[in-house]
Amino acid sequence: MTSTNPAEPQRQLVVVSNRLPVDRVTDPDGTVRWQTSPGGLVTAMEPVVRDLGCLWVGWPGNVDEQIEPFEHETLRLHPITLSTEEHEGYYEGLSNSTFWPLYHDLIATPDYHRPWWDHYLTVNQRFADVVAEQAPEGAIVWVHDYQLQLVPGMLREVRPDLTIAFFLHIPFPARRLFGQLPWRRQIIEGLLGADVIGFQRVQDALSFRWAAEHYADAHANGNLIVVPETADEPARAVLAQEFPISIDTESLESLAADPAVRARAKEIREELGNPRKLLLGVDRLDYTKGIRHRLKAFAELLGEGDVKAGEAVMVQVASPSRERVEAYKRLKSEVEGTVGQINGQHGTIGWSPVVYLHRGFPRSEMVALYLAADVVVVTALRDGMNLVAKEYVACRDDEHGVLVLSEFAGAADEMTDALLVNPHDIDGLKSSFLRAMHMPAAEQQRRMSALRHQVKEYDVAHWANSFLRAVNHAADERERLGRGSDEDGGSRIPAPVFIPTSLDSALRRFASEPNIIVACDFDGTLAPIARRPKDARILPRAEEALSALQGADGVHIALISGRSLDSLRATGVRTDGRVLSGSHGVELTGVPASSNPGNDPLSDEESSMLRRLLRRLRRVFGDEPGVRIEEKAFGVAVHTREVRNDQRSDELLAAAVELGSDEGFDARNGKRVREFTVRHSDKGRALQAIREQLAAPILFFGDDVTDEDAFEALGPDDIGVRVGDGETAAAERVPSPEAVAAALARLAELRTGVVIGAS
Ligand code: ADQ
Repeated sequence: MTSTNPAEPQRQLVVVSNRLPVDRVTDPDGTVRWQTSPGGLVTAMEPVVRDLGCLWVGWPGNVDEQIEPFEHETLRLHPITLSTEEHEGYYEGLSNSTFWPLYHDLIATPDYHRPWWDHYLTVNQRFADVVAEQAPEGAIVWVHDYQLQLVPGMLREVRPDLTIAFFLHIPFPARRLFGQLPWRRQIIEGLLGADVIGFQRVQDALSFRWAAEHYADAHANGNLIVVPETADEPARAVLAQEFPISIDTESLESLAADPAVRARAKEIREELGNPRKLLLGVDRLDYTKGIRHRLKAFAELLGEGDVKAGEAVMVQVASPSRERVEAYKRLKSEVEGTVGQINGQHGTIGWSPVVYLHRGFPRSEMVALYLAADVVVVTALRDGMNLVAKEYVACRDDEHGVLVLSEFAGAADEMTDALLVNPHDIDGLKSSFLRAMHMPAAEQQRRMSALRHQVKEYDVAHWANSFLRAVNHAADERERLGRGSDEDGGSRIPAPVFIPTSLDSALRRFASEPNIIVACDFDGTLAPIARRPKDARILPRAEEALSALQGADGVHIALISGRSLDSLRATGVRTDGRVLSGSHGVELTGVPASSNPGNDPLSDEESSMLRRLLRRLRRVFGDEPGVRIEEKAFGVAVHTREVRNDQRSDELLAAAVELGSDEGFDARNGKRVREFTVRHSDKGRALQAIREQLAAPILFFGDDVTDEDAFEALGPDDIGVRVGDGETAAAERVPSPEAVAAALARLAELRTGVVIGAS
């Protein structure tokens, strides 16, 4: 019962979903047994937990029934009991008559009934209580889908030791649609109880981040959502990102290679009268799947003579679904009526244009159908992913067959070599059907080969591993924070970063200026402080954000460091195309600043002053453990970062200042450093020189006392951001270089639309 991948820490796994992954069946001899149930969620999760084993909490499928926990293969199943009223309110009501239509673009009208919400609360609480009681200490709890959106929040309240993950199998609604929900705040807060929230598409993750900012007191930085601190908990980061689900490609391929299955495929075609073309649709009987649209298109093709009698058969497998929900009852009678009409109108004694199968089939029969089909039609009006599209491709080792795929299915993001269709456009759908039926073999092969490549590489193991890797990172991060360790977690997901709302608003305003200057100190700002200055490196996320900004129109990047420019370049930070200011403003490149004191070489007098100071400093401190003397273009710095004892460091720095003053130098104070220069400038003057040349508002990040000169030089249109504690003239403050990286990523996203994650 552990989480995936041998490389990951071994944590126990608990899966929570509305339905248990098994159905109870009674054999003709009266024996009762459990068998794996069909459906998208189980199909995807089954291979993930098959070898791993886990505790799985869910409803077994019958109301008012109390079933003791039991084992099935590698799973330990813990059934949840639902009463008839709860089932009606929580499942048929709020889940399937409110969330389902709302999250699927209002294909049907959602009903908002307050008593349903009460049931939803009660049932979610029951699931959370059982998990809270059963989950081992420190386990990963993976909650699935729209029926259980409150469980993460409820669980976090009572079991803060757990790492909680949530995966939404269906789409997350576009901004304004979600706003209809009377309980939108509660849903967002419930979901934000998770450490990682997975979505099918990028668009879903973006819509959720927007909703989190607007309907809860949360704040999105790229793919991280920062939930502010409460009385009980410090601020935390939640990763909200797309993890497109997939299928067990290998096991389908091996089924498809089974001679018995291949023989069955042949038999199916024969049973259908060996039509020239076999079109196949496989769906739960659901109004989101666009079954009526595809039947309408097919009927028109028959009516207009584009498909001739006996030429083609459309097999529609429609597995029974939610049969007590009104909209589904209506759909069933509509679909069955349409099938009857088509067959009545166009069929002949030996040929039914549509074969409608309203029941579940074993996997091998499904694969035989995929092998038999010339065209698979997926015409969903909205679908989280759609596994059928991927299954068909996985089975077609022969690289024949055509996939017609709705652009409103999540699968369309990845399966761009399918014939993509807008199912609302019936004429377009008809053309695509005809194109698919008459597609030359070479084109079929080209498309199918590309599609197969995709589903082989991105299979369900890839999905589960990447999701669980993110969850394990979150668990590591929680442990690290719990231990109070200060090791660098900057490049991990999710890093605990926080951007204050006031800074976010300032960034929004700043991002919309036509020209902007983004200026950053280096050590302690873009790069975490390293023991030895030569080991300091810019955080990858900060570099990625700066580079994205640099590529945008009207953006100037400036690095404003106390280091000499040589030492700044030696850290490997990107410097091309950037304004560089080194040695506290004395050196300046990238702008033609004639007034800059660093433009003239050292005079003889300056050189000899510097040499004398350097010689004396070396003589006095050269052998002192932990002290490092740095020669700069226009001065010298004495660093004591490696001196173990704070008091000793203070004494050494005081002695250096005295020595410097003997030689006629004033010292500049920094964190565990004193600097002496023969030329005088500061970061404030450097910023002024840059502004004179570039004439644009400035955003400046800095962490040290020497950065205060820069903050003081800023005007009303500029933004100063101090990193870390200490008195400051800056209007904004962030806690760490990781937060600087997050703020830069935010600015890059606002300016360019590119999302720069923390990974
Ligand atoms: P579903 O809406 O159930 O899943 P889908 O992704 O197509 O949709 O998965 C259906 C699964 O059930 C497929 O594996 C299919 O082979 C199987 N199936 C369908 N009819 C069957 C039948 N009659 N007999 C046997 N098997 C049958 C939800 C979301 C989807 C998302 C999945 C996974 O709505 O968008 O892709 O979860 O996240």
